[in-house]
Amino acid sequence: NKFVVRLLMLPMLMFSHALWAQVQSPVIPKPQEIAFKQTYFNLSNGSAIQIRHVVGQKAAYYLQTEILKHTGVTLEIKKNAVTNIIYVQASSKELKGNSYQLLMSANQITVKAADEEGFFLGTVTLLQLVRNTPVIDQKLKLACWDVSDKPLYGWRGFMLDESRHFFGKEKVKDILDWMAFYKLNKFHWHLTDQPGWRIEIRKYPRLTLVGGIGNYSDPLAPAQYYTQEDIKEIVRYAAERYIEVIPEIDMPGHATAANMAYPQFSGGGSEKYPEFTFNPANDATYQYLTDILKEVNVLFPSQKIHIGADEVHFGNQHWHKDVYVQKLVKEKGFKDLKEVEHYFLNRMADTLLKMDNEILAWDEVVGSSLPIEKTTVFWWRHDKKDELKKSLEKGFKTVLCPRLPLYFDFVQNEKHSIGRKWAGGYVPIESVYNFPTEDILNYPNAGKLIQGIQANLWTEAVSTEQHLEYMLFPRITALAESAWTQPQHKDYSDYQGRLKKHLSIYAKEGLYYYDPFNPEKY
Ligand code: TNX
Repeated sequence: NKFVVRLLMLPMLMFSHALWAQVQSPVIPKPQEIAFKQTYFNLSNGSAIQIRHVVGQKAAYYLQTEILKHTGVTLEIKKNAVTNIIYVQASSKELKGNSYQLLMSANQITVKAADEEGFFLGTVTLLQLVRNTPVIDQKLKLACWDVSDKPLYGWRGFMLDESRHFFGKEKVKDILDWMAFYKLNKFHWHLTDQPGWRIEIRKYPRLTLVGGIGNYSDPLAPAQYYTQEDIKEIVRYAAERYIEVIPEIDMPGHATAANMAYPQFSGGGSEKYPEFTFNPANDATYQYLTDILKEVNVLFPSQKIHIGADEVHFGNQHWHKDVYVQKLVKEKGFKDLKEVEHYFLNRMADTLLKMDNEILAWDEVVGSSLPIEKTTVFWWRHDKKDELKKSLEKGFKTVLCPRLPLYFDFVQNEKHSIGRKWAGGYVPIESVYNFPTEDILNYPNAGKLIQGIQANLWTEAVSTEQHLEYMLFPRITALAESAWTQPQHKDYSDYQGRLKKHLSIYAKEGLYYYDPFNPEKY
């Protein structure tokens, strides 16, 4: 009899092992190592957190707050508890930088890391497990995993354009929450452009009072902008989530809103776009822009300012009307307007360097003489791979954000009408997932100089919160995995399985997202 029972148990055991093997981790981005422990941890109001190292304190409070917010479970922070506990514990020396470990068993969960950010990233992984588990009567049966993880890139960015359309503090905080959930850590904030200037500058109040009027859809919309207090609030909110906020003050082009407010600093523009540029030939322009950047520097602790420098369009030398520029060209012996552009950039670089800030700019600056060590180039013109090569050859730190596939204002499905297309090209989620391609990673100096990747959401074609969500979700998950996960661990079909679970979270949260598995839905 015993023999028969044993004989029967064998296939049963094998079958249950097959079942275990099928449990798929829901974590996005995919960790370096993650293994199912074949057991469960019961998380409930009876569970507690114990902070075993002060470096993990902030992460522990974040975990406590987020668990309450998403599950209703109130975890206490306790000095002594032995079972049913989440330990936040300093690691032995093997964990460096932002790496972390998450070790789970039936009666304890341990997050280990060496620094604050590592603890934060480890608790975010735990939160992803929590938010993928059903909550029944304030109780969760959490599948246990052992995770050992670290990021591929230090720059995991997202850019939002709030000049073309303004979304406001609450929406930005919401985006920061999602960025944190996906371990994205750089928020590039495009605050100035043609339609509107969105950041209060005390010395020049008309920048927002006049320059803040209008947006891409309605040139007469009442002024919308962030006060300096708002900015500080957002920067703090981001910092609690280990996200660095980098402001962009676009110059010398894309300056129309500022030039409406202070026309005395406008100039050098072309016939087609006369008010598009700051006047590079007027000394007062440099003082004015320096004053602006000084206030910006006070508001953002990142010690980095993005000064745009894209699509400059100074007037064509042969027919532009600006006498100041003609005079400057003559005086300095400049051969063409590119030299005027570089002259402008060097003067603004001086301002930034004096404030100990790094210079960030779009890839049009690759040909300039900006200081190599202090400049980061944002490669956006996917059709100009030579510019990327040149950036790396010259030794510039480089962030990859090519229009295809990292402009999230582009439609994700050919049939979509909200958003843009580029010469028939669009940005399906697979293309985001498959970036960066191998050719790019093999460019000389790529390994050393590529800081990471970033998606840019320009908003000429995005005017409502719903549209913004539709462009961002779920492509943000593919962005995160491409920025975080080692290429050899990426696997599109495995990712799709995890993605499905995240779509359920979006549905629960009421996000207006695109469902790539059900493309006819909207
Ligand atoms: C180009 S990207 C721009 C933006 C536009 C975007 C639209 C870049 C540096 N300049 O000003 O919003 O295309 O896709």
